[in-house]
Amino acid sequence: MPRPAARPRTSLPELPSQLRLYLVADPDHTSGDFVAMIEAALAGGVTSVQLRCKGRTDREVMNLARAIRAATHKHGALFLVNDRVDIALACGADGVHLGVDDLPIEDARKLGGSTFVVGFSPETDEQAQSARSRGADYLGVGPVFGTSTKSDAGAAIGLETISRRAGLAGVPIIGIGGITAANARSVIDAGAVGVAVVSAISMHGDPKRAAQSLGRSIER
Ligand code: TZP
Ligand code: MG
Repeated sequence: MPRPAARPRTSLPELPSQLRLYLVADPDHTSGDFVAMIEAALAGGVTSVQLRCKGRTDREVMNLARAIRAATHKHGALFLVNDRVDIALACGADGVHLGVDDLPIEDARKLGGSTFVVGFSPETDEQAQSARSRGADYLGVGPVFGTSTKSDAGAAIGLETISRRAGLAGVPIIGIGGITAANARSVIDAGAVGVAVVSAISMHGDPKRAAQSLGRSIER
């Protein structure tokens, strides 16, 4: 079957700045109230939120997605749903984030249309290179550093792989995995437009301050 042509990336000129400080919000890796944590992170300057919610009922995920859609609208932040194009579309999210075992990029693009943001996590250089022509808008690349948040994340790929995949991709990339305020700037310097974090914000006692500190670090 022929693949749909890649749409022009100029239709998303603001995407790199929206990806600058990206919270992957996972209720299983959050201390305290989940939606309150996200609200605080947004108040602290988070520019994108991805809902990553495994092992819950569809109804539970949908209720969380609706709450996060409202919060991200209030703060002008991008909202993406991990894995689930159906839930992303139903709650009015801006897009979806897919891995190599999820719905193929081409199908998400077909379902979401040209304005739907499709993010993708490549596991190889080849996947990073082909993602743009398949219809991806940005890539999440990692784990940059060691992380205990995702059990199957694999070994750290390091900053050199960030640089190489940023060069190959032709779309903005964000780094993920083990990123803190202490090392975030190095990920940007390596070629990423932004950083994605779970625990540095959601397991921090003060998510607003954690987001502010990450923000200062990447603007340094
Ligand atoms: N994908 C690659 S590493 C990772 C995901 C979802 C987890 C990142 O979590 P943390 O706590 O920011 O290291
Ligand atoms: Mg996935």
